Amino acid sequence: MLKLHGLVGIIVSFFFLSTSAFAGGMIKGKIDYKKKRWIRDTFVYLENVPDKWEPQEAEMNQVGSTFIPKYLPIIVGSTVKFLNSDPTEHNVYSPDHETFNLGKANQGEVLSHTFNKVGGYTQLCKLHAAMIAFVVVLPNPYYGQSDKKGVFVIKDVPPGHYRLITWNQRYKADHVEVDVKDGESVEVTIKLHR
Ligand SMILES: [Cu+2]
Repeated sequence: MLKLHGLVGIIVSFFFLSTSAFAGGMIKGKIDYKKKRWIRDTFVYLENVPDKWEPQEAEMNQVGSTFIPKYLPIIVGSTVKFLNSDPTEHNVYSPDHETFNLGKANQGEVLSHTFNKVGGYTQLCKLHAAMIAFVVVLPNPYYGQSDKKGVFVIKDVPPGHYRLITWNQRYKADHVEVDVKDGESVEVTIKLHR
């Protein structure tokens, strides 16, 4: 009897897992701008999802005088560890939002910052003017990052009415409203502008 109960339990939990995994709708989008080199790596996210997400820890590396990854999406409240992997000294600062300068780090040292504001932060190094990256702080995990053709997808979106917010390192975009329905996909085009 015990074995039978265990089997029923496995079947029931699998049923719940599979229904939740396929719930929700999809947003398929395209970023549009006359200068095509700027349409990639644009982040589009849902402004108002009625849920809370735990902050995480993320890492941005400094290798060969380059920040890796160049674009780091995180949930608001998360802490980013900036690791210097180079034999040369690096710095980490940002001129955006609250602005911060974490000072200098030698090889193997880590500098940390907790990001409490939604939006993009430009990451720079005072010692190497060519070093640039972006921490993109999001209110929830429902976001898409556009590819070189400007295409992005936001999956498993709970049904509802949402406002889409767009972040691009150089240009702005108007907010777009969408209705997401279970099992359906909605298409949007987002135009960048100055
Ligand atoms: Cu540097």
